[in-house]
Amino acid sequence: MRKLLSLILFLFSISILIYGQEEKKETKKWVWIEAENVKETSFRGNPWMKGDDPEKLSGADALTHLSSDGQDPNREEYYAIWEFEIPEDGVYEFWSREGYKGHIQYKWRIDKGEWQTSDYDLPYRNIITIGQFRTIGWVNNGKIELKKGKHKLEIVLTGSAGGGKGKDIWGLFDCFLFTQERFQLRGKAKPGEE
Ligand SMILES: [Ca+2]
Repeated sequence: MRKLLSLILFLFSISILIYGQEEKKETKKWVWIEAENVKETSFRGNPWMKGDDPEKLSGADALTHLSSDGQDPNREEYYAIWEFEIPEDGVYEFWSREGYKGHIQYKWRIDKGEWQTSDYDLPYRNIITIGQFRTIGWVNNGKIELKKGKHKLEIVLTGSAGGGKGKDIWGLFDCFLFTQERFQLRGKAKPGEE
């Protein structure tokens, strides 16, 4: 009986050890930002841009813009700023779930870093229809080195519909992901979610 008890105790302490190690491995290597949780923006929100079914959006909401001054050289600047926190120093891929590539172009930067362009012809993946004339999909905006701690993501709309030929300026952002790991695109599912 005593032998059995010490065996149980032994197995119990081993499992604590293994469990402890697994806990350590699970430091999150990614950050998910809901675009609707914007800190500051001059976007002119539009419910039509969000699509017909909120369930197709992460967090059932998005940040949108619609205006018809795309060919006006004196138009105001449409920008949005988000705050987020990076869990550890590293190189992160910047993914954006956004509307209708080919009709949306923007520039982005982190903190006061160099501006990068997210062009009309970047690959648009895992696309779903969210209403007539409207789709949403994932865009990989490339890699960026980030330090642990708080940062700001800034986006400025630079294009217009029809690859820059149209007068309408479209903006539709559902969520963003900064990740050090390979990301499996599955609609609004976060890394590790079914
Ligand atoms: Ca969202």
